[in-house]
Amino acid sequence: MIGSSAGSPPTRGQHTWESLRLPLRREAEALLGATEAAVFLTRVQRHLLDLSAPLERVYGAEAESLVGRVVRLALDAAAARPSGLRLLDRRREVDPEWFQRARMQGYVCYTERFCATLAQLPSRVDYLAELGVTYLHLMPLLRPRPGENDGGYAVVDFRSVNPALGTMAELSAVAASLRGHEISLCIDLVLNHTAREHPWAQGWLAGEEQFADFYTAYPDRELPDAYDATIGSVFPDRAPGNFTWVPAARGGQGGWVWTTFWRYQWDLNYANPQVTMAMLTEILWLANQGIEVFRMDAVPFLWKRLGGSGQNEPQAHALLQVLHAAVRMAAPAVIFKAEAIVSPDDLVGYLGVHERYRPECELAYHNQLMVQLWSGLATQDARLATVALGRMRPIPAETAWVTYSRCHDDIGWAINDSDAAAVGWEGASHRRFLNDFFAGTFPGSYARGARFGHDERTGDARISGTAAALCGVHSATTPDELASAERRLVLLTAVTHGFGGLPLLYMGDELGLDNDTSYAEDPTLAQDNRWMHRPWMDWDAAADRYDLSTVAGRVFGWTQRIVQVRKTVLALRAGAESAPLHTDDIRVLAWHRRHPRSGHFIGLANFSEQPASVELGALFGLGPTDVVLSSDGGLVVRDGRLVMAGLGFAWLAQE
Ligand code: OTU
Repeated sequence: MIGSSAGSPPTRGQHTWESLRLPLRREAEALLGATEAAVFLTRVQRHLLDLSAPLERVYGAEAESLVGRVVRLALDAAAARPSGLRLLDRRREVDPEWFQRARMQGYVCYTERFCATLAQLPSRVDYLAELGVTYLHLMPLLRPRPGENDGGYAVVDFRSVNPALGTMAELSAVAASLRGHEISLCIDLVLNHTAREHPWAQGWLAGEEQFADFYTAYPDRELPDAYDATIGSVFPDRAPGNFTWVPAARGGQGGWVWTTFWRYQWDLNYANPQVTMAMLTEILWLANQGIEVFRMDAVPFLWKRLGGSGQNEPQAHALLQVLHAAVRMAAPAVIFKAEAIVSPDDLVGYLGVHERYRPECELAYHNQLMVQLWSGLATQDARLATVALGRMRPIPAETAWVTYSRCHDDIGWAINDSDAAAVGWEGASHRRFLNDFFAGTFPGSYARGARFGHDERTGDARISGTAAALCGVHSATTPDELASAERRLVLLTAVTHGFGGLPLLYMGDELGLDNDTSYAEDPTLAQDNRWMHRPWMDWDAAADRYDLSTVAGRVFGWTQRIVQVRKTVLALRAGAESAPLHTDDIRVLAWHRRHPRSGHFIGLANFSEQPASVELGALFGLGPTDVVLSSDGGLVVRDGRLVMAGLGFAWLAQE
């Protein structure tokens, strides 16, 4: 942009930059010194268009003045950034692919359920090291409202920690200690809503000028009914509709407040740029405490449109782009992970796939892979997975999928009707089958999950339950059944870790932990059965992790082995696509990766309990490959076909 040939009219980005440059340089030099100021200004220049274009998309003419405000917020944050984090910024700018490397291994846990308090976390780092963890996502830990708080997703203060877990100073210390072990800390940023007790919400209710229009309240049902007509309910059985009547709203006249989730979670109104500025200020502040990855919660819901679905509006993407660009300027060590549990077509947008690439989030949950794995196990058929994964648009080389088989939420069956039709199935009845199967009500099912969020109007539901419970580990009555159940669990790990991207282990799955029913006795948890798959860490089971006569020992052993081998396979680093291969056996999911710098990889997983085989020529035609990992030792080749045991998997790579 700078130095464009004389005579051509200045672009808007250039104009913004020219008007900012001189005053900003003076301010930056005063705050940062000449060298750091020069680096900061380079970042601003580099990301300016990624900031100004989406700001204009959302706020129109107001964007021009907002650009200057955002850049100054970034400058203040850069000036306040501790030296250890500035060093990290420098390292990440030298190595921007750091989160894509094959060494990356995620682990997800609730602090209280894993190690009681933040202060005790460092004493469990050895356990994480045994699993090769380099990325730790601590579930919501900022101060929540008292009582029901949706597992911490109802925040009252972004700048303090839940007192039951510790203090913000302890969180910073944990971040620094993890950094010392080359482990990046990820926390949730709940930005779609706050708890109704948050000072912003209370200030808004009290009519304080500064919080005007921070939330939305309607005087009567006219608009709420119009929105509800096309926008579904996230919790249809327990919190139907998207609005809650709040008598104190609108100066005491009462109003219907936007509450997409539970009644005590009030949606922020991002049509008001002050909300965006306020949230950005909180993010930058948290970044300076040592948070390296923000899990951007529920981002599809950030923008609402009458007649829309309530999710995935272009403005929701633009808002993420604004926050992202500002964080790149102030704290380039920090990346975003999109939590958008949406259909495959909508999902890729959160990684910046639009009419042209727009930096947005570096990471996104690959919920489609997760859903297809469970669907494949239930049907013992890989065709739907092959079609659905094959149809997904490629993602930018600068980004990565987060791959996982289980998380703290329910499993929503994000299966496209057209994908189902392509294999001769009907979407709705397949989803109904999956609910029956994993709730254990389908005849012969081994799964021991439960329905979540049953919608009486549509018949839709989702599934709760730990990975092991859904695989049948705890319903097995014979050694053969147990062996099959464990093989399912290991197969899931082998695919999520062999797909490319950043794989996550969800606490307890590495030991095959069962559902936890104790939540039913806690009245603040009892109406939400997602707590069944948020167990307390079983440190007794963990003590058995090297005892192969136990479930915990066998599952842990496989998990550890998969993780270790993965780190050595360069082709599994992110930055390349995994393309499913059509094999001549419908039971086998096969996928191929070709990384420009690290050669070929082929993954194979037999979803069936019976042996399966695939024609070898089709695979090896892709490039020379060696077996780097397999469920059953060396590969068996018979009559030109690769024979796989029931529920077996194999990783082939070019060494
Ligand atoms: C997220 O999930 C969290 O993961 C949940 O634990 C929270 O309850 C929720 O936000 C509210 O903060 O609908 O059923 O597309 O699927 O944001 C879980 C994104 C959810 C949504 C997701 C949401």
